[in-house]
Amino acid sequence: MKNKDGILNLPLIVVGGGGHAKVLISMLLQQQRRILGIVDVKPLPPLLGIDYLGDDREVLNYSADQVRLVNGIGSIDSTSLHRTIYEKFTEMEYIFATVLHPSAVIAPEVQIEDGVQVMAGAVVQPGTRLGANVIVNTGARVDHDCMIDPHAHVAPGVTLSGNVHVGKGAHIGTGATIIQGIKVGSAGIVGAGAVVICDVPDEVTVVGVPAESLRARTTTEHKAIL
Ligand code: JB3
Repeated sequence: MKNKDGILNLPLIVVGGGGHAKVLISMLLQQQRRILGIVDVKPLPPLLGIDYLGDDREVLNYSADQVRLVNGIGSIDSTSLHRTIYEKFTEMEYIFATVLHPSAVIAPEVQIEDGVQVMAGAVVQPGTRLGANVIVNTGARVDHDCMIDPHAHVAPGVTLSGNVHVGKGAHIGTGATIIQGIKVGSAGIVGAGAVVICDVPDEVTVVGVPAESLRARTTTEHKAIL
């Protein structure tokens, strides 16, 4: 594993306190990681026993070498907030922890960059590269020699055959299937259950079986507090 999260016992702060954070916190508690708390734009009751600390400025009370962050923001289509949170804090030298569920089957030859999250039951085969801040969600299968570029989200139950290239910040929706050798462009979106047999251009959404283009999209910027 080539990433900067080498010091596994540093305490963690989870950024975002919704559904994705809940899954991550459960994983981290099972691994006996110490979680200082959650930061979110709105106050929250404790999540699986983990307290709300405040908004994102609360992170700045800790130096970058005292804590690791966990990106608790997922995506249901656009990954832009997931990416913005990662970039905002890495620009300030904070490092995002790599979170790998013990039930995930990850070949030793897989390259894993900072902040990667692989959820329960996922399978990642040799020769694959998981770029920084990538999510491989519950039960997804990523076969040999895939390139998953930074910030992409491979949603639950997705199947990627060999040599698939998922571009930066792309979202592959729940249960989608992509045949071998296909390229999904950066910020591309593949709808849930789609079967992709042709390349997907940058920023294009495809849906259906076989998948077809829905519309050209423009990326929206997320306005964050920091
Ligand atoms: O499909 C699955 C298995 N999981 C989905 C996941 C990948 O994406 C899940 O079902 C959700 O659809 C989605 O989870 P996520 O990102 O946790 O969404 P949600 O449950 O809506 O929670 C987002 C949280 O982020 C909310 O509590 C927001 O207030 C918070 N938030 C929004 N902007 C922020 C910011 N928190 C911080 N710290 N900073 C922000 O700028």
